[in-house]
Amino acid sequence: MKTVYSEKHKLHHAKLELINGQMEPAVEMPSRAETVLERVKAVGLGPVSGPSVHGLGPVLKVHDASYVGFLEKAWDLWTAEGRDYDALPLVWPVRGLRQIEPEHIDGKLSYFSFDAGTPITAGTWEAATAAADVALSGADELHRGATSAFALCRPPGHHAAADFYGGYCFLNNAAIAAQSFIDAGAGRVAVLDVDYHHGNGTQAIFYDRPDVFFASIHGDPRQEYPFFLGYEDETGAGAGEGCNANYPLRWGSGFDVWRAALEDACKKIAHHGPEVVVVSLGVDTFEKDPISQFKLKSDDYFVIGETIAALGKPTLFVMEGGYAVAEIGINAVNVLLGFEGRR
Ligand code: FKS
Ligand code: ZN
Repeated sequence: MKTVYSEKHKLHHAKLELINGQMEPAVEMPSRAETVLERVKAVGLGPVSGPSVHGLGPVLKVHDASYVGFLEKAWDLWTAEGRDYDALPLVWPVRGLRQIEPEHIDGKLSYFSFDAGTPITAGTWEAATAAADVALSGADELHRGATSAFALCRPPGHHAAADFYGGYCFLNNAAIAAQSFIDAGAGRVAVLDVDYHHGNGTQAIFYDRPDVFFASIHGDPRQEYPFFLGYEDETGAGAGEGCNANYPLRWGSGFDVWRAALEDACKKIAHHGPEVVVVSLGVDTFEKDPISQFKLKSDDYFVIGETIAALGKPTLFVMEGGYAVAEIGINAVNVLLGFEGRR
């Protein structure tokens, strides 16, 4: 399987993140992607290539122009206030407050975000657009007839919705790739999100659409970030009714219950009959992940890949989360090896 990777992810390097009420060293760091790349090379997964530039056209199919324009300008507006450190929002327009984009950067950061754990840095825009290009270039591999490809994206994407960022995500790489398949003529696409956290952005983007099926296995929103989406009763809306499936699992869940959810999700995906499957591949379900509460072991990731392969569909893997940096490469690549039947 071919891997697409861009060095530009290193331009997004938050120093600190707000976590549990304190500024701490950011867990979403460049070494994550580098460790995965090293493992791809160590096992000889296949060739690694850089992305080709696709421009903002495919990004704007998924994200609002006002939001994309904000992301592009945010760092300049922030530094124009005399600030030379990473940008964070501080106040949100919740119930009863007006949804009007403010003029000042402090207001704009709040208007276009949903958490305070996602710093914008000097190189965020360049890194995020490169990650979208990585996902789109992975999709190109499938257009050229490959049965699978690995888009080693960073920063991740699945929490980013049409018009807001958060959860370390700015542009929704998996959604942008899924939309690109639709625009290339695919009638139906499925996005399977196996990251520990609910893919609220991807769900929101496709929620009322019958052409893109979304399934997510994740920490129960009653207990876990992002808290405000990912319940079982979210099954899609309007023409998209029945095209969304959530599997919220309790803290402490092991591979037995996780695997049963995956089997069910795959059954639903097979029933939808997609031409392509996009996998939001997070490995923060790992037992030693520092911010997560599931109990998967490294060998379980082979089984995930094997189960996805049994769908028999062209599959694009898009990297999302995973913070046990020492094992992130082993676990992510185990999924890909399992998919290829190379356990
Ligand atoms: C822990 C607080 C965690 C933010 C968690 C973000 C997770 C991001 C991710 C992605 F794939 F997007 F990277 N706060 N007490 O792993 O879902
Ligand atoms: Zn995650």
